[in-house]
Amino acid sequence: MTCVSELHKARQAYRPKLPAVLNAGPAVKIVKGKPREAAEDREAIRTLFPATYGMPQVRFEKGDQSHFSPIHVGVILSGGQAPGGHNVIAGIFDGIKACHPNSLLYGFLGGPLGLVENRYRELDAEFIAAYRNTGGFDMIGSGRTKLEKTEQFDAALNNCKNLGIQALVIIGGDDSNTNAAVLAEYYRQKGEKISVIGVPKTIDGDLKNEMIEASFGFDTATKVYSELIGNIERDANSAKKYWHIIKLMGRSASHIALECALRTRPNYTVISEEVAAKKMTLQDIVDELTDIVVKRAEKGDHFGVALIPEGLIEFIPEMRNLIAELNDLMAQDQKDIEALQTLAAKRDFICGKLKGHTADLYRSLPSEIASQLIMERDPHGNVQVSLIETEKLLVQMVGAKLNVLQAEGKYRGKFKTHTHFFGYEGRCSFPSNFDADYTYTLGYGAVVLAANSLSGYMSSVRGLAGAVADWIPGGIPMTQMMSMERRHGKDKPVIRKALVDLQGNPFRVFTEKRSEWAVQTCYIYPGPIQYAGPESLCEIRTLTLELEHK
Ligand code: FBP
Repeated sequence: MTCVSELHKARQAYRPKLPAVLNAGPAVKIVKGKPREAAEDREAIRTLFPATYGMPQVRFEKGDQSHFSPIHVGVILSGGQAPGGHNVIAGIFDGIKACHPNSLLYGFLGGPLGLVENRYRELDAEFIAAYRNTGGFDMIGSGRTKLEKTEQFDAALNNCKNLGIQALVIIGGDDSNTNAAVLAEYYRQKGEKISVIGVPKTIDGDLKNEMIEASFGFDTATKVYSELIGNIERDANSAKKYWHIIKLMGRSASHIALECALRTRPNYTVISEEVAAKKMTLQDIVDELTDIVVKRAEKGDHFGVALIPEGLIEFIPEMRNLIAELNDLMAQDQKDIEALQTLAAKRDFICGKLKGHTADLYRSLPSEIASQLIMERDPHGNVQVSLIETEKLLVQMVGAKLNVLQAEGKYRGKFKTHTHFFGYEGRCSFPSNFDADYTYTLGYGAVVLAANSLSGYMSSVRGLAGAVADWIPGGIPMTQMMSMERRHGKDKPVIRKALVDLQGNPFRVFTEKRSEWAVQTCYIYPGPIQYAGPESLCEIRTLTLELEHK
């Protein structure tokens, strides 16, 4: 990496802050809490994870352990990019070197597949230096291979043993940490000494619970999207002639859409979880947005901004049933469907196999959406919602309804639109100071867990809304976060996704304000992430974190 920007140089010089308890290094006391049960489906999870079920949560306190032997650690980055991944690795590196200067760190290349296929490189001080405090996962690459076969587990173990690796750190989202939990269980059952530690990554913000307050990357990604949304709002308010319909990443949960709405106050925001709770149809959403367009037009405002969460389609009850049936169907008949040449032939084949009313719904969808819904699932069985153009579907349907209203003399105006999808733009930004510090601490904490021979734990940090010095690092047993879910047509143990809590503070604040934001123009322009300057600008937390934890 020879040519770097000025900001890149400046960020390389940034020293991430650690909580006070880790300031003297990894020599801390491990304080164990009560044994923990699974979030749901306890009997099923206990049966599937006999060796790692019921472990206690742990936290670190200043202690007197002063001697560590050299430790060899392997690390993989797994799943979608999230700002801060490189700093987890930097934290691990500094942590193991603080344990003992002869410790070694190996990065497996290209995600879980690199671990299975033994593609790796040693990560030394010079190599890591170029990536400190930078976004992206390009240091060692990432991938979405699902680790689920014993041949894969054995190959991974063998590769780790050959490198003398005593601990494997898996940096990933809910699916990747499920991989980590399964691996930890397998190795414990076999009596192998290797520790497997997970690190909570995902811009989606849905890997959280009472102990994991936030997944890393959410802070930076939502700040990037909020900056872009603010810029669009200002453009809309300047030109006063376009409606901008913006789809935001986040796969299932609407945390990103909610955080960005709180930050930027657009005219309309869909929260998928509310759509599901109120059993809203697609037409209900179209009606809501149309109503706002009409009301603003009556004031002479033929412009606006609406946010749509990426996973919306799966939360509309009628669509959810359709997708569930399609998932099972594709798990059985994907090859036959792919072999058919035209969408019409595929539709006929599929409709012949779906239940009556879901077949009718599938038949009624615009052809783009019908074909997007049968695209290949990701390796974990998820519909690739980033490829489904709900924003365009909504524009089409709102436009059609406005035409009807116009003909009836109930609407006078122009509905000129632009659609956007903000997703990949936010995943590799330079991490905010918060994410830089948080990820470094998560990596450092993972080393403490591994050096104390703990396995099947996720590195955790609590108190994130407060000052870094007061953060409380520790570990959570991964089985505590698991429940059973239907994937690829089968019930599988997975780390539970946290959806937007409709009783929670962030959603409450949003609902108190949204009708005002709909008709008035109350936009806020957050501007770009600030890395240097006053704390009031550089240490801003997400509103989600503040409203949930302060
Ligand atoms: P992770 O769950 O692996 O963190 O990925 C999140 C995400 O960014 C989603 O928001 C999005 O739907 C998906 O990845 C896109 O996947 P891909 O990078 O494979 O296109």
